[in-house]
Amino acid sequence: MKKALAIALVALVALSGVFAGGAQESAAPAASDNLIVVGYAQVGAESDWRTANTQSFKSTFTEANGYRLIFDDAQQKQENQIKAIRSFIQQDVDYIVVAPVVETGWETVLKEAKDAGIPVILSDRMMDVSDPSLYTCWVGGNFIKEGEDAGKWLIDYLKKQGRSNEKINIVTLQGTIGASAQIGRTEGFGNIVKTQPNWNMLAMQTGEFTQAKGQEVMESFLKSYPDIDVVVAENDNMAFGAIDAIKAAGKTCGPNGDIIIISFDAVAAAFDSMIAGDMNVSVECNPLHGPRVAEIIQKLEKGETVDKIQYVVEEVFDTSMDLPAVKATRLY
Ligand code: GZL
Repeated sequence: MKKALAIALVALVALSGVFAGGAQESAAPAASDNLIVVGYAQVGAESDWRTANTQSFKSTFTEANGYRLIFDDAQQKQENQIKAIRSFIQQDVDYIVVAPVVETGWETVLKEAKDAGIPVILSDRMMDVSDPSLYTCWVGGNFIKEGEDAGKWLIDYLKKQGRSNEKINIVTLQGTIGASAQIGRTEGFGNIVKTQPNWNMLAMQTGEFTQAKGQEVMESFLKSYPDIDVVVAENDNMAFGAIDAIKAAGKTCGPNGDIIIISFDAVAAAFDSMIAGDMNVSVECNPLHGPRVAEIIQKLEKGETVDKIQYVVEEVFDTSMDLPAVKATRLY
């Protein structure tokens, strides 16, 4: 009954074109199919990482695999995600999956989902709520570890260059302020900065995880600070923007340049940038959460319990590696 009602509602919403948050996608279902209906409130389409994450969900939650996916792109606006979640509740989906754009402001709508008896699974970023029972579980990257791994990489890299005691000036392009990836990466890298008295964090500013904003902020950093040694970009797209700004300013970057580029995500284009000699290192944040979330749903369907916190496997990739060979093995 629940699925049939949801399918009918999905058809009504789809046919009426009444969108919930940003842009909602769902094929009009056949009334007879017995599919698990999953509503996914995605952050937006701000980065290569996000594109890979969306593709992972769309290729996992297919009819052939037994699912009806209702996908909503919130265009990086929390109010759109909240509208999408309410729309999923109205459509009485079987599961709600959310990649929350920021950590706070979710209690009310999560209580509405709980009251409706719809499990909420968090993917990618975390929610900061007083009652953890408001969500079933979370799958994502260990952002503090990613930040610390980036800092440890820099210690090792500077040591190999004989620069362990040199004054090192650093700027950081932060992600969307309040997003788990921004909070964790900033905290993690900061944990390592505290151990290095010769490192000097000149400035940190958000580039909103986008290439355009990353370039704009880097341009301002270059005007303010003539002696930058390291750029920490909290995702690859901001790193690409920073690289463009550095080159436009007549400076150089990468393993053979003046400025060291440290990035996060390790998407395919980051491998291209490292191979081209522009970027030094990218700390992986695996976006392929679709299969992991499907595995969780299958367990829940069988009445099994699932772990509350589930980290994905992540590595660090730099120019010391055979990057063309490594890139050939990767799925995103
Ligand atoms: C990380 C994810 C971040 C990526 C960015 O899990 O939340 O959001 O690092 C993306 O590329 O925009």
